[in-house]
Amino acid sequence: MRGHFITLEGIEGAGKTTQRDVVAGCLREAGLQVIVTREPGGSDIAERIRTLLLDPANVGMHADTELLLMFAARAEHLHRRILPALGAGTWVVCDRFTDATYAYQGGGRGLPVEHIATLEQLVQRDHRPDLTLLFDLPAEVGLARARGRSAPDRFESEQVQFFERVREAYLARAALEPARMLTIDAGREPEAVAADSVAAVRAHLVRAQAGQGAGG
Ligand code: Z5A
Repeated sequence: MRGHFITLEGIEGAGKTTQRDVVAGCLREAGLQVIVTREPGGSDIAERIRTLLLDPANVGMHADTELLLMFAARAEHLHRRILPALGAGTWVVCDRFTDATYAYQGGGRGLPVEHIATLEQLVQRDHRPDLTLLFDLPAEVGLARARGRSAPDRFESEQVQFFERVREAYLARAALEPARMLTIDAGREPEAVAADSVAAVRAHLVRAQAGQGAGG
């Protein structure tokens, strides 16, 4: 059986990294092979592109350059790591994917959605996540959690208004694709958020097994 592709999304400090281990643990408990990865990055060349993208010294990077680098990294990650894993029956849990591009480069930077959709089609063809968990919380709460950990990278240096636009774009995408993209209230205690993550993954597993039984 082909593996499934699960992505985790949300603004800065939403708790994706924390929930990633919860999701991967739940899948492993079900006896599945799992890899955990992230974007931008996840493969050798993509991680080098990530360094360029996050470096605060690149503060003057044009928004189009940023968009193209996101998809350049994604092409590497998808073809070198994600697709081979899925083809081998391994489930992939990824911290951010293309919904982040719609949210950050589309909502945050104001780039046209059609440009993003064109690159998505070019790089991914028909490949899309099977399940996406959107960890939603107010921008100022996420920023308060995230800041103070280390020196801010190029994205973390943005103002709260930028992250509010990113949040709105994420919520708009979730409203468009409710079957794939499930919104979880990430403003609560980690245990309450984890309980919702586990419930969402278990429900997906039931659907996946039913689909397999039906010849899917
Ligand atoms: N980006 C983009 O623009 N376009 C794209 O297409 C893609 C990405 C793919 C990657 O940065 C940047 O790239 C990202 C968007 C951009 N920048 N931003 N902003 P990253 O991977 O380094 O950063 P991140 O994805 O935002 O991760 P993060 O800051 O580490 O946030 P997180 O993973 O969602 O949160 P966390 O590390 O799990 O938790 C943050 C802190 O909060 C930590 O101290 C936790 O212990 C604490 N925490 C977690 N959950 C809770 C709860 N429930 N209550 C209280 N405290 C909590």
